[in-house]
Amino acid sequence: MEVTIIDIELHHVKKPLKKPFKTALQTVIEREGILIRAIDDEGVEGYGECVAFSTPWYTEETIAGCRFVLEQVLVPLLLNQTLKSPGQVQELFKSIKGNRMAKAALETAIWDLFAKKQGIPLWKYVGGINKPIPAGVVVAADEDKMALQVEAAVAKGYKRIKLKITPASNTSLLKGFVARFPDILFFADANGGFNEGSFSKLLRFDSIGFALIEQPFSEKEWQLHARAKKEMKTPICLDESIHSLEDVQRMIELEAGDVIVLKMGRLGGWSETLSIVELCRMNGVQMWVGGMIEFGVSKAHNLALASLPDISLPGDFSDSDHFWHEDVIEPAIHVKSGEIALRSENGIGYNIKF
Ligand code: OSB
Ligand code: MG
Repeated sequence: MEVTIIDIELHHVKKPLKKPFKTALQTVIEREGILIRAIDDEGVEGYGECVAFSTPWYTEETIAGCRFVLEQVLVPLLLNQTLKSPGQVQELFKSIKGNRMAKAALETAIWDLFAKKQGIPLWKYVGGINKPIPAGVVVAADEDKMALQVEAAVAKGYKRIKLKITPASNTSLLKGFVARFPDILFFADANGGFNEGSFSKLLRFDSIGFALIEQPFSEKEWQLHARAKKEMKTPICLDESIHSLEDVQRMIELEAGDVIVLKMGRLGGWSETLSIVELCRMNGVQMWVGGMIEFGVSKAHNLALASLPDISLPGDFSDSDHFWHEDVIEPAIHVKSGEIALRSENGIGYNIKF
């Protein structure tokens, strides 16, 4: 199969969140993004989404910077190229340093296009299986609002709830949730909020009953993560630390974590992500698919990723109406009994509303 890319469009989107999303690093109230439409010489379309934020509070890239890199550097490299496989995009972008979120936006669009060209769903194209994808919601709010939001998530049928934590968290409040809802899998996410000085405070979270603790220390703190893995029984999960295959290799070598979060935006797209999935499979590292408050195009790619047989834990998959009054895809993503059904349509399986 050959695909010649003849047009690439960038569409800016900006939407308010239904409620503020509060983390150790930032409170998010509004989200912007860039939706990509790539078109080939036969009129087949592929969609991607740039998931950088407006400012560099979570990753180094920004929407404005990504727009520049896309328009001035990456789109010209890809336009009018004839590709035999979507894996060639990573090769084509190799000479450009970093900028993985900008690269991922385009690269994922090309994977969607190839799946559509072949006439199959993206989840099938990447080797996934047609299974209900377990959903997972994030409670990122002040402690006085946590109970209401946990109760609402349970009422909606979520079976996995992620709670944001800081060294100042009220651990008995958290323990109360885990005790009250024994059938729910609780994750904790620290977004790197702990350091050497607060290491002992982290140990207080070990007896709460979390299925894992995500990113206790900042991204380069491999030794502190290794120490936490050694001293704690709760599995340690790395999110912000994982930008590439080399980072996963380092985590394994240094025994700095048990589990990783896959974020295709931060990893540069499907090719890098699929090599990481293989490395984790060979080394018994558990994985799940993370989110960054994305719109539906990115979530659709993420659902295809979560269909891979080696992805065992529920990811950050909430209903479209959890964050948005109106998502950018049609139909919206819908969580039913704590699960999301994969689409049988070709490619990402959703229509885009620009
Ligand atoms: O650390 O996982 C994170 C949102 C924005 C930035 C970082 C993170 C998050 C989330 C996931 O917690 C939110 C989602 O469901 O998309
Ligand atoms: Mg995280």
